[in-house]
Amino acid sequence: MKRSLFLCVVLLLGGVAFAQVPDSVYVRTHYEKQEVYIPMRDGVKLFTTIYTPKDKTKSYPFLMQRTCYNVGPYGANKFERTLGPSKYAMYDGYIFVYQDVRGRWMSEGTFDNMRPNIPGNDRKNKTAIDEASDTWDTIDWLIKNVKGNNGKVGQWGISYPGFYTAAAIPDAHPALRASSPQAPIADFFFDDFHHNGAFLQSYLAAFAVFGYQKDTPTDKSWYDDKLMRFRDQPVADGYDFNLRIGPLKNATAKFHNDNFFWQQIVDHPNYDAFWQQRNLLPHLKNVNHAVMTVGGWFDAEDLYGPLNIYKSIERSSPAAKNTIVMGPWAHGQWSSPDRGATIHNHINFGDSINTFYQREVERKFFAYHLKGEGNGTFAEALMFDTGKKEWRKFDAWPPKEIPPAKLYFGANGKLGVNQPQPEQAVFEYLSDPAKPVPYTSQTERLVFTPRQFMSDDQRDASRRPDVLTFETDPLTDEMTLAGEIMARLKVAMTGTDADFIVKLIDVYPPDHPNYKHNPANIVMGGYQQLVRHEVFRGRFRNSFEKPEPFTPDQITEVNFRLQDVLHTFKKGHRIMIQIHSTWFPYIDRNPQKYVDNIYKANEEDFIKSTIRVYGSSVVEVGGGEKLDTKIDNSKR
Ligand code: PG9
Repeated sequence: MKRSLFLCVVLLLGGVAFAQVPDSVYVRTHYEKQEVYIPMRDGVKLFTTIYTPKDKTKSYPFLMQRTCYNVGPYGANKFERTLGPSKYAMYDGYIFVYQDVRGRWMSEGTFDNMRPNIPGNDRKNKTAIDEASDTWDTIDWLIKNVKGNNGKVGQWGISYPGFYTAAAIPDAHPALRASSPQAPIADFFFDDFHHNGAFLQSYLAAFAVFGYQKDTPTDKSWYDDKLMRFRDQPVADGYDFNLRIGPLKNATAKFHNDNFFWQQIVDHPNYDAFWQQRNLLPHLKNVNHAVMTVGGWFDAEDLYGPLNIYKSIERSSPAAKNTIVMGPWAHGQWSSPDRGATIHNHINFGDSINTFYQREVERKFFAYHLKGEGNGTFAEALMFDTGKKEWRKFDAWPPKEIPPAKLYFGANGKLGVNQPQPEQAVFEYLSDPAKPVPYTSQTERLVFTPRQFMSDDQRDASRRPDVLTFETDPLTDEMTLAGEIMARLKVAMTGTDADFIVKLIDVYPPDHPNYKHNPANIVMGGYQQLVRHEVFRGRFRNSFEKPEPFTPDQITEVNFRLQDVLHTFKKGHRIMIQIHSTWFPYIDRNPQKYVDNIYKANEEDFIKSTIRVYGSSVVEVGGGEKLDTKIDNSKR
């Protein structure tokens, strides 16, 4: 009797201790660390850190992350503060592996942004390497050289590490059984640095991280002095700072004249072979293991990536165990420990959303596929309705069960839902690149990448004469818009080039109460919450590879996709669409006079242009997948 009582007390104390031990202590007390160099097939060695559970009474699967952002802390006696995609995985027990990708930090070799994938059967020799082959070689070495493994490997990564996760899917090693690309980059012409060919000037300060080769393996940031070209300026107002730069050619001279990645961006303004080779989507074929792609509906960096990686695998490998999770998150927000509510900018989407995702979704995904634990039932599409603020499960994405809607632009700013407006209606605005539409309602300092604007208030924009605004009457019943969005604009202009920004907005009723978590000046009555936006550089309307000028005053079609949505507009709210041609400094300014390369445009190329949008334009939402015949979608 005494012994069992003693054991109960020990277990209880152990349990309490377990719960209260800081993660960093847990790592040191439960894992041992080793640092190795793993040789790739071409002889280049990649620096790899391995954390193995101290409990040797069982075998464990690997959970691996490959990254361009360093696997520090470096040094055998310096430990990560926590391990894995969440603390749940760390507690469950895996052999965690972190690797500096080729050409980064402590690894050898040369870095290449979005290194082109070489299809497996095209690999003629050991020098034919890419991220897939580097991952294959790493997995093979791990399985053969790390004691106590169960022969199975999972991988995860957010953002650029999400790309490396997805890039390992083609011709995967047989031990790779579960991949979770999270906010993965699919194609830098549509993710991060560009949207439909328009350059994200809000990324200007980020180039230092990706545009310099290091001389030797190093645990010190070799590009800091270039980062300081931005950071040592007291930039309180990013709009003003960027506008004073003037044409992008000045950014080359002032900040990036020695940056190889910037030079590649400048040298390849169109979707040429340089970018097409770096598009991962066409390589996601014959997928032979479970893939759970994760993204955030308010991810300002990589929203194209997760949605299109999931859809590409659905199309290429219909039998694959391929699922998607999209939550009310900014870039990578799902990975942080819950601090109660999930808040994006001014909107609170609910409590314990991250805990639910990490404990009930992600943890179970890896435990089932790598340890055989659980029943293995996962929703095909676990999607968060950002209007109702609740999760929904779908058997397919885009969903077929939610009726599509067509939004038409009418006189007096009226938006017609499934009510076509008179063909001859014309709406016009004067677009002036010297006074571009600000992309945030706040004065925002110089950012590394844009973030909060994805659900921001659009009232400042809707009150500008260079922004077309159309809204419905207050809804008499709630209306859900779900799936893909296609903007089909009929336009004309006095200039010879233009960008088009289309926004879908949820207009709150005038008596909507303020939220306690916001400052008093954030008024929710009449708030115009951004639900989805997209930018399209009009020169690419017929082809991303071969841009074309517009003929002044000639009515021209400009059709483009916005990224998907799942949003219920509540009763009493209005649906709004805005259209304009500048959005700064999120997007660089289009001179509106056609030049071959906007990165080399001169001050005098920037002209005002009167833009006309015709009543036969429409924004189509939902109704299954939209592949527009007009645009070469193999390049989307
Ligand atoms: N996709 C994100 C990013 C890439 C390049 C520049 C800035 C951001 C990321 O990897 O975080």
